[in-house]
Amino acid sequence: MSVRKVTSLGEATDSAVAAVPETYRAAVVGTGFMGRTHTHAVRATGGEVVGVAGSSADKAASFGAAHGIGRTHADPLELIRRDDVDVVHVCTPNHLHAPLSLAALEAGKHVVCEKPLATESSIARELVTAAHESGRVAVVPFVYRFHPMAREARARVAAGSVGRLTLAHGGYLQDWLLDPADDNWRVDPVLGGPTRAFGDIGSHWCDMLEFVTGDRITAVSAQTSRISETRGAGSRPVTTEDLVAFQFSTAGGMVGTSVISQVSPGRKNQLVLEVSGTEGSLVFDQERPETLWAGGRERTGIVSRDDPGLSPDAARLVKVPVGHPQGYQDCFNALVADTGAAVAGGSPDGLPVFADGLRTAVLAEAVLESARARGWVDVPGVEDP
Ligand code: SOE
Repeated sequence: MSVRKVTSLGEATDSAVAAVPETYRAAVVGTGFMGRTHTHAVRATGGEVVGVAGSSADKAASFGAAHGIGRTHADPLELIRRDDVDVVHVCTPNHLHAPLSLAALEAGKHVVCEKPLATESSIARELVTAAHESGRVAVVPFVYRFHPMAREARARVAAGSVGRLTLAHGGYLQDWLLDPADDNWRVDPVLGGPTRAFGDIGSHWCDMLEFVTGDRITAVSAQTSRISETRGAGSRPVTTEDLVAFQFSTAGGMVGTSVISQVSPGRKNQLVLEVSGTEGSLVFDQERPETLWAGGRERTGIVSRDDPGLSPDAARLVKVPVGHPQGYQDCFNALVADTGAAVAGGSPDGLPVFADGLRTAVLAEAVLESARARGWVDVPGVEDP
């Protein structure tokens, strides 16, 4: 299958190549939670949101009015192709990520596309190639990488302070789909893709594991389940998973386990990663991102982001003094700042790109295949051209 091109949030066409100016002028496509978050991030880093498109003229107009964006569009391609747009932020439901990203690259724009990059790995691979051939910056917001203490964990692993890595575990738990009456476009495989819990949040966990450790998952053994066979007010049959439990092995010799859930009462957005090596262990918790737990045989304690020995990559992401908590929105702000630096020709460390989106699409397919076959599945590697 190849990427379907769109002219509106529903039809198809070809697109032209445009010159890219130097300043960060963004188009935001999508008017939900992610559209808002990206809009704030662009502005927080000195950029301008020059226009917004939504799934209807009304949604675009009310988003524009709420956020002071003068020009609003019902047709995303009209927005994407405007000469005053440098970077297109794709914040739509999942099935439109690939076609809109492709249209943006073809129009000569840089792209920040929400995850999943595509609902099939073959399409994500086409996007990686298209981004490479375009020479444009192409980012997938695995934003938890931008917590300073996630960077600190990565720096400590790279510096050898935990020794040879042996074990990783943790999970990503939410509860917003706990009631079978709870519904969302993510539940529908046509809009959201064949995997829901893994695709939506398990992908973040795997990205965090591979980012922090620099290691790669090479095989998985997974189970998936649902709390109900129907969802929503009309009791629609549901095929996507609420829960995933998987174990894995890595190229570097780690073994590990992870649990992913959108139905764990009381858990709102708990991404926890614990890695252990021959010398020490580290725990990062996305809901307590101001600290890192560092354990050792001789000494165990909490590392705060005002630690005098903080790594340069963590320190550069510290924006306010300790005691003034940084969080989720700050991660998006930092991601957009680094995207801007890449657009200007720089190479910011740890910017998640389309190859990272392809990586999690490949992992998602391995997880689903393993659960279906009730056995171990090898995870192929991903080339970043
Ligand atoms: C909803 O599950 C959601 O907004 C995800 O789509 C995001 O990726 C995650 O950061 C928070 O939860």
